[in-house]
Amino acid sequence: MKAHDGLYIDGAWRPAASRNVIEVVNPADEQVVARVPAGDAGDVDTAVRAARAALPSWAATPPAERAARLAALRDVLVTRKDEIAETVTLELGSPPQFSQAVHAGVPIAVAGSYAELAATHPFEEKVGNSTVLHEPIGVVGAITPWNYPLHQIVAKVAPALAAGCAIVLKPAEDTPLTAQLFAEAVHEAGVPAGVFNLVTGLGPVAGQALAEHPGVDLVSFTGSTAVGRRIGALAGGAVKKVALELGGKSANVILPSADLAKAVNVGVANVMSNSGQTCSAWTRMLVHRDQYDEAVALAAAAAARYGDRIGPVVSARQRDRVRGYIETGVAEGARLVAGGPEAPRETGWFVSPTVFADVTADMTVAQEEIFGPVLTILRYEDEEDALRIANGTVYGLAGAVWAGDEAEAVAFARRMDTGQVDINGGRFNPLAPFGGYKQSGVGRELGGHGLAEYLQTKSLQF
Ligand code: TXE
Repeated sequence: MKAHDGLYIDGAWRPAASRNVIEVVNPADEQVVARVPAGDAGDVDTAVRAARAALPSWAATPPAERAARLAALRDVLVTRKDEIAETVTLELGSPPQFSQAVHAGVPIAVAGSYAELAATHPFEEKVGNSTVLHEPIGVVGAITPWNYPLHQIVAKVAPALAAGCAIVLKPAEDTPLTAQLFAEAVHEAGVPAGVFNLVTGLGPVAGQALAEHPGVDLVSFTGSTAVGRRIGALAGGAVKKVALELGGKSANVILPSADLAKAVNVGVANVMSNSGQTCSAWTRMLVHRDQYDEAVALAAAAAARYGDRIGPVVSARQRDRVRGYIETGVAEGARLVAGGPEAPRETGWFVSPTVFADVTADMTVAQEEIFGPVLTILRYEDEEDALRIANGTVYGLAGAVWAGDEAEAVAFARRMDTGQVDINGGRFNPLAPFGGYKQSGVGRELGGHGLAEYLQTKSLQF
């Protein structure tokens, strides 16, 4: 795919008013691979106006027709799957196989799920003597991060399209090429002009302008807790709906009855995948004290097997952040059993798969989101202690429980303050709601719950 030097607004690629550009860099070799416009507040305003103008007709389009556009979008993504994977690898640095299976595969599944949900969702229901209408909330401002460049976009745009909303997307500055490819796909799928608009740009400029724009009815944001808090405050001040998907520090609780080797190996793979840049990653492994040494040895061996095959992290800034956390872990007394702060390669933003043992719940590396290939292993005394540690952070996005007996794992999972728990490994389900308890966010993505975020309700009383 060739990078566009414009913004996709009102159904066409148009020059940006802003003259600024963003350089897209390949994290594996630090080479500039493309330049795209860095839109400003004026560009955001043009895009929001286009969305507002397109909204009434799209909102009135029968759900079956919206479903047909989503099915067409899914089909275009399937046709262009290799190109999606190559583009994500180019700007995120992820290994090609992972890009194919996850970065391209998951959003295709999600787009497909919304093609079905748009056709079947109860947009109207009878409640006693009333008819309740579920109507599109209006114009959506979507702000997405770089860690799953296409998935994060599709998880917002597909349900918004299904609901009958018009959208302005401001994707992460690190991964704008995937967003451009997505805009091409929306165009090919025959979504009417103005219903979807793309403004590439910087967070504090274009992102901020979108979050503040009075013509935006809902801001849907995924990213850091710091920026999310700011967007939440802005939206609250404007009495505007907001959906926030923020950070995590998820616990992987291995109960004594579990298959220890399996739980540890899957747990390590979970943290290392996408070079640890996953908000739901199980970054805290909780192991009973009697099994602790064995678990640490298994995890260290598993991490060492990855080498630098996990791929780099997205930017020099992230690499420095992650290294800083590794140094803090060492300084606070955690024991390195794999990896460390030294770079495994001279070029590219690589971080070694790193495992810390002897981590206590109060350490920085056990409390803050590192967003790199860094696993912490904590010791617990008994189940109550494990629960206290599991629930003892400001986050509550995901987690896992392993036990010999599924019912035992489920009983523990019910007591966890978190939005999603994988039982004995779990499997991705594009229809299951995803989102945070506590400071991990507000609202849910995926499935019918994700669609409901983009709707508002009206009661007709008879
Ligand atoms: O996130 P930012 P960054 C976490 C993770 C990571 C840290 C920093 O811990 O290490 O955040 O990553 C836009 N107004 N997550 O700095 O800045 C920005 O342009 C409006 C968790 O990349 O939050 C991008 O599109 N928008 C996470 C998006 O916000 C603004 C995924 C996310 O960037 C803005 C990514 C502003 N003032 C990072 N400032 C997850 N939950 O999956 C920035 N943006």
